[in-house]
Amino acid sequence: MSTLHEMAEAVINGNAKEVREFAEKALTEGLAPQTIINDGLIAGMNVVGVRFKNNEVYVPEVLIAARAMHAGMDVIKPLLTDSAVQDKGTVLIGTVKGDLHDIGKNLVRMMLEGAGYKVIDVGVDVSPEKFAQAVEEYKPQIVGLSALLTTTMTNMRTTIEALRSYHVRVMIGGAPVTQKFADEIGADAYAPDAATAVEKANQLLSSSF
Ligand code: B1M
Repeated sequence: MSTLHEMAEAVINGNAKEVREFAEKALTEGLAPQTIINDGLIAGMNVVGVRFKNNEVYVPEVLIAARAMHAGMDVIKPLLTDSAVQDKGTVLIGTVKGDLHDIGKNLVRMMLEGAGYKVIDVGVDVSPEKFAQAVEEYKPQIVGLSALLTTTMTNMRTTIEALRSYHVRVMIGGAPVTQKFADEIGADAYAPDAATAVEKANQLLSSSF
């Protein structure tokens, strides 16, 4: 079994110690951080997601798997950040109101930091008003909204409305979000994954307002 396959298994089993060890091993094997994240950590989490959906595992197991995934990310994160060469701009990121999912948002944050952005993370369950207050305080160029539930993605629309009077671009993402939905609610960009989020942030900054 390959190191990445073993790492995915360790995520599924919620074994944080093993995940950390496999992440270190994968790095010594010369695998790219993004490959380790996608084909090891996220691959394992995706299996957990399917089992969660099928009621084969429950919230505690999912949380233990998520913690194991974070242990792997902790090993990879310094490498993503070390590659930062400049301070490109500020992105304020959070998960919208009613939604507690933050694994994907954290991954997007890490990738943006790695690409040279200063990232202000306002956490989860963030109301439109709180986003607006944070925009006033930190004056970001881009606001990133994450949502994982079909019931909370509608709060992206209300958040965008609350940010209308501010000079910011809004990027959205999360499993149920699509380009079509982004167009409908007037988001400036949509990214299906963390790597694309960096590309979209770069594009937003290089295009005129
Ligand atoms: Co939740 N959950 N969950 N959950 N959970 C899902 C999302 C679900 C699809 C599971 C399922 O039924 N198959 C389902 C949603 C169904 C729906 O709405 N269509 C679901 C549900 C129903 C729930 C609860 C309601 C369950 C319950 O209590 N009955 C509850 C809701 C709590 C709440 O938020 N109010 C709940 C709770 C939880 C846990 C707390 C147990 C845990 C969250 C832990 C945490 O985040 N700290 C959890 C988890 C882990 C999941 C699954 C299994 C995994 C999500 C994840 O982290 N994926 C998920 C099933 C699944 O997705 N397979 C599920 C890995 C992550 C890297 O991917 O977040 O998609 P993702 O992020 C990607 C992209 O989407 C994108 O980039 C990331 C990296 O590539 N991206 C962006 C994300 N944000 C972005 C922002 C951007 C750009 C790109 O720009 C700003």
